Amino acid sequence: MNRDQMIDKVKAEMPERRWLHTQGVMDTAIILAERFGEDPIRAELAAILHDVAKYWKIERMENIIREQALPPVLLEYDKELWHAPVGAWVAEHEYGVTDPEVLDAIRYHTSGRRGMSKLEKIVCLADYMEPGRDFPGVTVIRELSEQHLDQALLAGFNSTISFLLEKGKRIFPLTVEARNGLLE
Ligand code: DGI
Ligand code: FE
Ligand code: FE
Repeated sequence: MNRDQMIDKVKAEMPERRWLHTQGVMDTAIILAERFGEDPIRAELAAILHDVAKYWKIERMENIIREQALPPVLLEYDKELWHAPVGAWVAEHEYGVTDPEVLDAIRYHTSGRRGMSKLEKIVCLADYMEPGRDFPGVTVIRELSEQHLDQALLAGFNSTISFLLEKGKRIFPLTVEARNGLLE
């Protein structure tokens, strides 16, 4: 599937506002890739597909997690986490993406993980700071991203963890590990 076909198919999976977010992530991922020495084509490809499963019904995501043997521990944590590993599966099986690093960038774009690749960091950070994002701390993240990929991403995870603490929600272990890894 070529880029235009992929874009048409992804657009059909989501409401207009989520497609605008996706375009913001695509543009931002390209800029960050050029800034930090990663391949902008692969960064854009991961960005196009990163939220492909975001509007899937809960049961449909749960079925993929169970039937495709994705980590069952996901089912014990917030459903918001599910669209990332499910999206990686969809990217591979419905969009023909074969690049394992692009698939990992989709898979870990929400949770993060310890030892993220540069591509994973770029997609995750682009998701935090694309122009349409507006949350407390996003300005600091954008400023840090001018020079420091790891510090900007750390600020992103800090804001998510603070948000989850405030809401009294569980924190997925990979997010804690991602943050610890960035502090090392
Ligand atoms: O899909 P997006 O809205 O573009 O952004 P995302 O994929 O980063 O999803 C973020 C949501 O996931 C955010 O509302 C917080 C929620 N979430 C719930 N539990 C966790 C979590 N995010 C992380 N990183 N870790 C969690 O444990
Ligand atoms: Fe997402
Ligand atoms: Fe997103």
